[in-house]
Amino acid sequence: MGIQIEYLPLTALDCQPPSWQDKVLGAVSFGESADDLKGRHLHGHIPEIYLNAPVLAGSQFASEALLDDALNTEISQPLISDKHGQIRYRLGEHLLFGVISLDESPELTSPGGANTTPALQQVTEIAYQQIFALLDVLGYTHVYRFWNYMADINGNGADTQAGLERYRQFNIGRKNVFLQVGRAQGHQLPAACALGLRSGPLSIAFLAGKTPSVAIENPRQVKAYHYPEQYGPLTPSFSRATLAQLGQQLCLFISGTASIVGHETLHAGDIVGQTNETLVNLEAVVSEANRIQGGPVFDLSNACFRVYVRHAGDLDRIRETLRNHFNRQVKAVFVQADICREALLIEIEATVQ
Ligand code: 3EB
Repeated sequence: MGIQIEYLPLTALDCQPPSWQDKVLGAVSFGESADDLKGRHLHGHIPEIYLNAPVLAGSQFASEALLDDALNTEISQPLISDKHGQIRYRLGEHLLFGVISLDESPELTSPGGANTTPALQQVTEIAYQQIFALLDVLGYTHVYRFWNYMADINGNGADTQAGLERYRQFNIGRKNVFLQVGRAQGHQLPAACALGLRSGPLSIAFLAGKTPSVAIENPRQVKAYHYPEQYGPLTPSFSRATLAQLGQQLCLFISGTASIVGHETLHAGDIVGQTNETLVNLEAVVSEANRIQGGPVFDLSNACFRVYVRHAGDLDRIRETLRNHFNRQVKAVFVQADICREALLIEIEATVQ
């Protein structure tokens, strides 16, 4: 078994046949306006997050659905959906997909109080505590992938005494919990991404399983959890990729990848330069996974990509750069989102199997 990723226009989610619904672990949906998205619902039992991020190519709205392939081939238990606290999740024999969205309610920060832990840090801690508690209870203790979305990721936190960039506030909350639950060591860290949206709650999606995955790093980049302090007081908790054995199928979940070499941002202001550097980094992660696996298992040109673009106007040059690199059409969805460093114009994540 493995995992299957499908890109669909949002409206198509509702009209898939029951046999399709039976296989869906969950979905991440992107659209222009969160309000427009609220009107529709994937069948209530399937976890889905709606992200206020315009889709730049293809239909106006898009969903990325994760399907559990086991159900194509084997006789197996039906997927089970449930809730736990604010988490909605769905699980099969090997995989669990879950989502949680938490508002940064103003009550969390006591104005003028001595304890001015930023609301974003607090909701990040609440979300991650809930997620790990659930996974421990259910026995899906190994997280392969986190997707993190928040409003105003590059905002300077001027509303808090800390005055820290919001991505850095998020990193503090995330790492605090990873430390609390004993998951902060490099080989334990999952693949991840962290993106900024125009508005909306902190929204986290995650994919976990019962068997450990192998954390992969990129020899061209400093490990994110070893970034120097100039990028924030607590480092980001993620590895560059995770290599997971899903039944018979090997799967590589590659983190959001950007134009960073060592720990520095390269090609500021140059979208073609950043896209090419990102591709070199993605290829380096795939090579590293193949080296560890002991053979050419993974080929980046077979991947499913999600491309986050800071400036919609860069789309054509990005697509052309991808075409030049792969010499063929690749499976990708392009969405507008803010990247976690101000100078980064693009971030690309990929799933390869
Ligand atoms: C980077 O390489 C770019 O904080 O979860 C990529 C993937 C990035 C994941 C995260 C951040 C995260 O540092 C940013």
